[in-house]
Amino acid sequence: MINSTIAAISSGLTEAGISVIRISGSDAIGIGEKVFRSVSGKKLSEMSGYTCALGKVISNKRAIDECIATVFRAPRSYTGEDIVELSCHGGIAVTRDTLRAVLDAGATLAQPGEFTKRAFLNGKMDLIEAESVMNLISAKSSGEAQAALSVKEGYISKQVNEIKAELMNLAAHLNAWADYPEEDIPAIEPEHLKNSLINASYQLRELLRKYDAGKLMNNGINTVIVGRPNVGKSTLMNLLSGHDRSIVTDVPGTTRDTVEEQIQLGDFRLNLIDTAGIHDTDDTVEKIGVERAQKKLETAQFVVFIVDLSVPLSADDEHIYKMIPSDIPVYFINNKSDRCTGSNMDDYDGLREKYPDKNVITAICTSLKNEGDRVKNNIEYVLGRYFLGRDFSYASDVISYNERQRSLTDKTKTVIDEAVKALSIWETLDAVTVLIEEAVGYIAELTGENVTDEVVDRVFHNFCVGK
Ligand SMILES: Nc1nc2c(ncn2[C@@H]2O[C@H](COP(=O)(O)OP(=O)(O)OP(=O)(O)O)[C@@H](O)[C@H]2O)c(=O)[nH]1
Ligand SMILES: [Mg+2]
Repeated sequence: MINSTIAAISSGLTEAGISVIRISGSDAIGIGEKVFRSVSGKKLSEMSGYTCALGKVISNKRAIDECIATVFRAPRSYTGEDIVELSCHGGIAVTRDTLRAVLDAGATLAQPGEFTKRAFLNGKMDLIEAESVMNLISAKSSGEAQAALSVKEGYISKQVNEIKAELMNLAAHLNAWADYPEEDIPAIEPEHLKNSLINASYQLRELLRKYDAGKLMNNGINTVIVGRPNVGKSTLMNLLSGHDRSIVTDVPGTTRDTVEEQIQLGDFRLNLIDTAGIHDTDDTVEKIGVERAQKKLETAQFVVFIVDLSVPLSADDEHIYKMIPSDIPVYFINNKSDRCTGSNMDDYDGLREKYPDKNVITAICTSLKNEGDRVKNNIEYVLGRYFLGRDFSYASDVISYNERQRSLTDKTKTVIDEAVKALSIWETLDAVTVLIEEAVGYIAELTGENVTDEVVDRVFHNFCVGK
């Protein structure tokens, strides 16, 4: 029912300075005129696109608010249809009454994401760009928002469309060559074909890498702080979270359960977990805390392991260190250097040497008490280097994504890799052509060029009303 005219509150129903009721569809201007009287007497139908007028919202012949009406004319609007936006005072009652008046005048209440769905169906944006609108709205950090915006502006679409064009050229050439042998069409150079496919695969791999960096940053890195009692775990937790999240005392066993908090550290979101000091204990409550700490290590993506340099290495230190899964990156803190005479350092160094399977990405000797900020900055730096690579820059190396996009990008890359393999083992060119065409199909699904109504409905179902 693309012809119906829809309306919704686009600004959210909460007390605010202004709220916006958006009307879109072929009768948007007609409906707008039924509820809006301009001060100047000019009618909405006399206004050109991208102009506005001051006036009143009228319901049952009574003014219910003052507002500004903005007119957008098809196809130069967000949805590609005529749009009227009424910016009224942002009171909850006023906003609801204005929407009610618009619905009474003949508009249908918009479904979640229906404005953007229409923009997609009217060719104003492809499906990847449409999906990025929701990512932009739900972004929790400036980096996330930036990543979503670059996708909205066509960062992925441009690249995959270029790959698709190249693949279509190759497929067309291969088909023509196979179908019309009498036409003297030159055979494609196998090396050229192979190089083009390898190049496409490389570009898709880069996209996948950027998707994964985006996911890591948006979902947060499970970061677990472990060490035996009293080494300074909670001190670090509080330092990173910027407030007194965990209780810090000089009594060993202060933290008896895991304490969790999501924090933003520069570009990274960390799902930070402070744990009970792991050691052999008979105390029932402490024991449960210790078990929980051990469990958290199983889902960790990043571990901060802390030891206390002011006391000798103990069996507990070694036991905990052994427990850390070997593939997980470890940030090793030799803490309390302010109280250290230097005599214990060799033992702690020895611990690292004894377990070379551990993935220690940095080991520092510090005092969390005196050099907290330095440690905080260093952790951020090390995370950037480890997870995102040396030359990482947020603006160009992260893209906001969803699973649908990632999965189709991955499928495209997989069939292209199969095509390269087929060429290497001298499979027939027919087989290669079929794989190239399959890859083209996946890209068309990715951009929404060739997609079922069911998929489109599913995509927009997750949107908010009014967008
Ligand atoms: N001298 C010195 N003391 C520190 C340093 N870092 C932490 N502390 C102190 O060490 C004691 C224990 O710190 P916490 O952060 O509670 O240690 P924890 O590892 O969380 O201890 P549990 O919760 O018992 O496992 C507190 O008195 C801190 O103030 C440091 O760099 N130097
Ligand atoms: Mg603690």
